[in-house]
Amino acid sequence: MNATPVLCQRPGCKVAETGKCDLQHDPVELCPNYGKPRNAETPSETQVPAPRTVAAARIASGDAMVWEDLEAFSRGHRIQTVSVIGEPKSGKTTLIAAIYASLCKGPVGDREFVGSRTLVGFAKRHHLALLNSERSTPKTPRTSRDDPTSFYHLALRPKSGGLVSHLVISDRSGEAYQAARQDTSLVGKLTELKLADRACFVLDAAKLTNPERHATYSRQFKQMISALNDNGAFRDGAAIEVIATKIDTTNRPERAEQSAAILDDYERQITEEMKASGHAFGFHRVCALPKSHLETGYLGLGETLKRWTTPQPLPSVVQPAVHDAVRQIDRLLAKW
Ligand SMILES: Nc1nc2c(ncn2[C@@H]2O[C@H](COP(=O)(O)OP(=O)(O)OP(=O)(O)O)[C@@H](O)[C@H]2O)c(=O)[nH]1
Ligand SMILES: [Mg+2]
Repeated sequence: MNATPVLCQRPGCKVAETGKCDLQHDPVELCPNYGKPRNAETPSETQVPAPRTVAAARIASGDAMVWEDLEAFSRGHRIQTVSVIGEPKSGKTTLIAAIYASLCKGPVGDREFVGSRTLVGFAKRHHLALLNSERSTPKTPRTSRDDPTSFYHLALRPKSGGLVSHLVISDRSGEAYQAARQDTSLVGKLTELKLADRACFVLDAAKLTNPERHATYSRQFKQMISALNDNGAFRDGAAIEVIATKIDTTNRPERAEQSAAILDDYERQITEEMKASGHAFGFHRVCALPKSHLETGYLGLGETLKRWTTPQPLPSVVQPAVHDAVRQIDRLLAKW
């Protein structure tokens, strides 16, 4: 049964039932009490205030972050970002998974694990690379071209103590980078690169040192760097590095010497060519999954983490000196 609606705030007024105002106002709408709820009374069903809606709090899933998550995360943390770039199957995701796996066992180089917003994401990528994941050989699933760029977070601290660095590593499908190399109008779509403090080009040492693939692969790799750099993919001041991965494949005794010479020569060439780029440049060697030559072991991960998390010097905010200044204070500053 519907309760009689309350039309007047005056206690006892029967206007709702009789249509007549207790204070003789005619029309009833002229009464100052008409149309207002009764304060002292329990609100009727129709007067129950709507429940306050509170914006839902987003609970981090622990999976890899996408762009929107990163935007929110970067508002609360001072982050250092590294974009891992390379052709399909060059070893980008495996490198990221290997860093996570090594940190699970303890400090890597002189960096120790403090926390991560993306532990689930790391674990998922690492899972299939594990020797005990019921595969005959370790294998990392391919990052699909349709997958959005994934961002992985690590909070790390030097073992000797010091400030925590928040490292964010981006991973994207090699097909997207390959497409941008072939059609440079796509470079602008690689938005994660503009954000990067460091661009890390992953060089597949197995392909580079393979006599049948060397010529094509070495040319394509350099093309990738210049296609991105010449088309303004990176911000000014970003560091660029090459990580030659799969070093285990170059250590097989029958080809070790020849492979080392190819790598050294390529390092020389590329370092020379990068001098004019205006970016700080480095060439490094890594083994992220020593499956071809177990004796190589995991290589270069500690140095990689150290480079990626070394605090960047703050930009100078010193005002340039004013020469022949009129004000005494400016003349003093010019002396300093
Ligand atoms: N022997 C050896 N194999 C490696 C190493 N790193 C990666 N691989 C293998 O190289 C293959 C490709 O590795 P991924 O990490 O999936 O390559 P990716 O660059 O992420 O590839 P996309 O996602 O397709 O762009 C996988 O089968 C890995 O097991 C390494 O250090 N040594
Ligand atoms: Mg991948």
